[in-house]
Order: sequence, then C-alpha cells, then structure tokens
Amino acid sequence: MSSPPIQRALERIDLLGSISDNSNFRVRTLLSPANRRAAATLKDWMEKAGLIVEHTIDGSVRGILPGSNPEAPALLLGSHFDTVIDAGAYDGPLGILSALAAIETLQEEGIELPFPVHILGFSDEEGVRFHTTYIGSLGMLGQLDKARKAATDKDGNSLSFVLATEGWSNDASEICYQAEDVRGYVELHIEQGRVLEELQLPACGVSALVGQTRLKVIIEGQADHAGTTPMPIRRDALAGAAECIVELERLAKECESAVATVGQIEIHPGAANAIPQTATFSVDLRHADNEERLRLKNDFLKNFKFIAARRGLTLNWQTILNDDATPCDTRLTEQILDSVEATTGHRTTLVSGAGHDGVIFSRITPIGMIFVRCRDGLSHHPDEYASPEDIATGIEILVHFLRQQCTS
Ligand code: HGY
Ligand code: MN
Ligand code: MN
Ligand code: MN
Repeated sequence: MSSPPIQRALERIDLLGSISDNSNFRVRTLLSPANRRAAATLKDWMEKAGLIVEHTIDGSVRGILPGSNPEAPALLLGSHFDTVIDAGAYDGPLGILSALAAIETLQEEGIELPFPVHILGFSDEEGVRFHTTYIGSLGMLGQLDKARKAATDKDGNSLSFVLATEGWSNDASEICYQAEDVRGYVELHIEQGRVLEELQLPACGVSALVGQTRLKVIIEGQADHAGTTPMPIRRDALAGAAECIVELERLAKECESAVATVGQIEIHPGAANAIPQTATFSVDLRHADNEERLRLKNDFLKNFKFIAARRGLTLNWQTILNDDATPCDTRLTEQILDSVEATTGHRTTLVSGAGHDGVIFSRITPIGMIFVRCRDGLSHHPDEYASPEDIATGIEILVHFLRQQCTS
C-alpha cells in the first residue's frame, strides 16, 4: 500500500487529467479555460501543502517551500501541465505532482530542508496554440524572445497580444530566475520511449536531451479547377508537399538515430474540387548529434528545393526552433543516480528523445532528470500510462534525492 502522499499524487494525476478543453479528448493549451482550471487546481493543492503559491501572466504556477534557510539558492522541481492534442494524463503533470508528493513525504517525516524548494508548473511547453515551445519556462527566465512573442495562434493573434488581453494578470507575479537564485533544476517525467520497458527497469536518470529543429515549410503553387485543369500543367502545392514529406522520411530513415516528423499540415483553399494553392507543414527533426541534425536539415531542404523547382512551386520555410543537444549536469546526475541506485539497485541513464523544460533552465543552472517507465513507451496519446508502482518508485527516488541534498 503506497503512502498517503503517493496515493494523493495518483488521485491528482487522474483529477488533473479530467480537466480538458474538449469533451471528447484531453487537451489544454496556453491560457485556455482548461489550462486555467488546471493551474488553479495545482495552486490549491500546493497551498494546502503549506507552500506559498503564485501564478504568472501566462498562467504558469509556483509553490515555494521556504525551508530553514529561505535566503539560500532554491532547488527547482518542475514540469508542464499543458498538453498536446488528444493527450495522455502523465506527460508533464506527473513531474509536478511527484514533486508535491515528495515534499509532502518530507513534511510527514518532519524533515525541513536547509534551502527553499520551488515547485514549478509551466503553462505551455508543448507549443500547441502558438506552434512554438517552452513559453512557460522561458517566461520564468524572462527570456521570451521576439520570435515567440510574434508567434500567432490559429486566429492570427500574437502571443504578445494574447498575454496583454487574455493574460492571468490579476495578482500575477513577475518571476525571473537568475543563476544565483538557483541551486539546480530537476524534472521527473515519463520516459516516452520503450527502453525502460525493454530493460525491465522502473526508472532511471537522464544524461542528455537530444537537439531538435522545428520548421514551418510553406509551398506555393496555383489553385485551379479540379475538373478542367489537365495534369501536366498543374502546380499542385499539396502534391509537392507530399513528395517532400516522403523524401524527408526517406532521408531520416537512412540517418542512424535521427527522427523526423510532419505532424501538422494546412491547405489553402482546402476545397475538394480546387487544386491546392498553398501547403504549409511542420517539420520536427531530432538527433543526439548536432552536426548530423544540421546536415540532415540541409539535405532535406536541398531536396525540397529540387522537388519544388521541378513542379514549378515556390518553397519557403521559417525556423521555429533550433536547439542543440542539452547535456544534464554531471554532478547533479550522479546525485540523482545515487538515489536511483538506492531505490532500484541500478544506475542506468538514458538520452531523452523528447524535449523538456530543462532545456531552458540549463541556460542558468545545472539540470537533472528522472525518467519513469511508461507502458509500450506510448506518449502524446490518450493511452499513455505509468503504473502506480513505477510512479511510487519515481517519487521515492525524488524523496531520497531531497534527503541527500540536506547533506550536500
Ligand atoms: O515534443 C517534445 O519533445 C515534448 O513533448 N514537448
Ligand atoms: Mn512533457
Ligand atoms: Mn510532450
Ligand atoms: Mn517536455
């Protein structure tokens, strides 16, 4: 039988998972009604645990446990609570609620940490509404860049405009971490891969997060009548995009440990009897090796240009993000592995194929991650699942790590 804090964490994951902007599937995006309800719920749970709670204008939340030395640099435990579309319940919330359960466990044991712990819930990591990522964590570093502020949602509203008009402004805190405020950032997250299952391990440490490039590709052709336009004279933007997408897949398959995905595509005019004028699609490219990632990016863009030229189409693209691989801090990861070993008996680390908010916090402080096994490696899917036993193990690792921090 798991402890009350772990039991509460399991119940809270389900409860948070029931908060959605859509009654048919789970989705929460920046400043959406469901995201606001999730933020208020997290604040309430943290407040009940005795933390000092705040929110920021983008709807991210923070709970502070001051500890016996409130002026000491804080340990940050965070993750995000926004989701992809038709999402699972664990990607993001597990990290926030595991951190809360770890704190509640120490409180039950009467252990007061000699430094503050800040539990952070980011309102947008997936980037579904504005097609850009890490808005919540960047906001907490005061590093929301111009490109992101200019990013627009499906209604053409910029992030700046939305923050100014829809932002959670009443009683909002300005949170802007500097390196000297922080002793480290640790995020617990589901693995979102299959390796822990293959190794039959419940949890592990993380050595690095792969680099990722995210592009928006725009192909322009010529709209025309589907019934009266002979095939040889067509300049069909969607047919051109389709050839590019298959070419992207071919190149990624040829490149060891690269992954490339086209997850979004929009067509104009989008009528069944009109030849597509414009095809706009996303490219998500990842690789642990930075040079390989950039080589692959140049290769597929070169081939896209050939395809477009042969078809009489124009090709443009925008770089949404271009993050090199992020190593986790060696010393912090060794401490995490001490706790993984004390709890599970092994010291395995994985490289994360997924991006996480630690990429942003690595700009100012050492970062570490704990991965928890998830069934079939499935994620960004409603059937995403981590077992209560593995979640309990993840929380026990975090508790052990926090105890160890008292003496380090
Ligand atoms: O896409 C990712 O890697 C993360 O889930 N945002
Ligand atoms: Mn995530
Ligand atoms: Mn995700
Ligand atoms: Mn993430």
